[in-house]
Amino acid sequence: MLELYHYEPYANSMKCMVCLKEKGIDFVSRYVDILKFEQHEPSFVALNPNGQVPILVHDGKVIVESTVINEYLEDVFPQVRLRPTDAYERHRMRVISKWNDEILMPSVSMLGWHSRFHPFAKNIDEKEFQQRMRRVPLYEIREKWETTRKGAFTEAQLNESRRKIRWMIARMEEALSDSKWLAGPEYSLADINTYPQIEGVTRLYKEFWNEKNAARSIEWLARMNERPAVKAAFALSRFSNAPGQARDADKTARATA
Ligand SMILES: N[C@@H](CCC(=O)N[C@@H](CS)C(=O)NCC(=O)O)C(=O)O
Repeated sequence: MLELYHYEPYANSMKCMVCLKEKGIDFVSRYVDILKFEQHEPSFVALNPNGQVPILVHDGKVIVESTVINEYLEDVFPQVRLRPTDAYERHRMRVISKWNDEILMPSVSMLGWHSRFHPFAKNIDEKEFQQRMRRVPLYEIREKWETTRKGAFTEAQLNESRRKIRWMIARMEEALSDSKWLAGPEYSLADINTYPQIEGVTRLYKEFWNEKNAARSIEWLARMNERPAVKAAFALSRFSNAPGQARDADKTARATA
């Protein structure tokens, strides 16, 4: 049996949701509500000591880290191939996924926590918030929640995140200058792993997302949004989230305000 523990169809959860849908693999969806801090519940931390989604549980074995989960799915279910056979293109797929994990994802995440999660986190009662923080396993994630609650990401930090997003989009524009997909002529895990963060850029860094800076990336995103696997992943949203729309934090913030 395959179980995917995930949150809404964006960020790291979305990478694995799209991969499973592309491969047409049946899986049990285990929704972990980040805004109820379910990722820090002891029962979930017993599965992933980092207290983060997504994770995959395959016949009782726990597979962690979204990019690694997708490679695992490719190894175990190769029928729908998402990894290039050519060694150079395979290297491209891995390099782009690495840039995504190390550069793009943390940058988009900071902008999202600052603008979307801050209104939610600031409304939590202080005592409840401190209780919740005591259960966060990773020091840096506790810090991130506390900074988010205070609205204390500095303009310098936010600008540095925007610089890194611009850097990544420049790499994408280069990659897409001679092929339709990021790692070469074939659709691959490079596209899947990058998609959720770029979808986030359209909402969180709107002023940069235009024809002048990102013409090829805009066309690539339109191709991604049309994929049945992407649509099927969005259909799992509890908030009718869709490309360009992430309503979960807004709705939860209003409910707790
Ligand atoms: N490197 C991990 C990062 C996972 C991650 O950052 N998960 C976020 C959601 S996208 C999370 O669980 N955040 C809630 C929290 O840390 O409290 C991966 O790629 O799977």
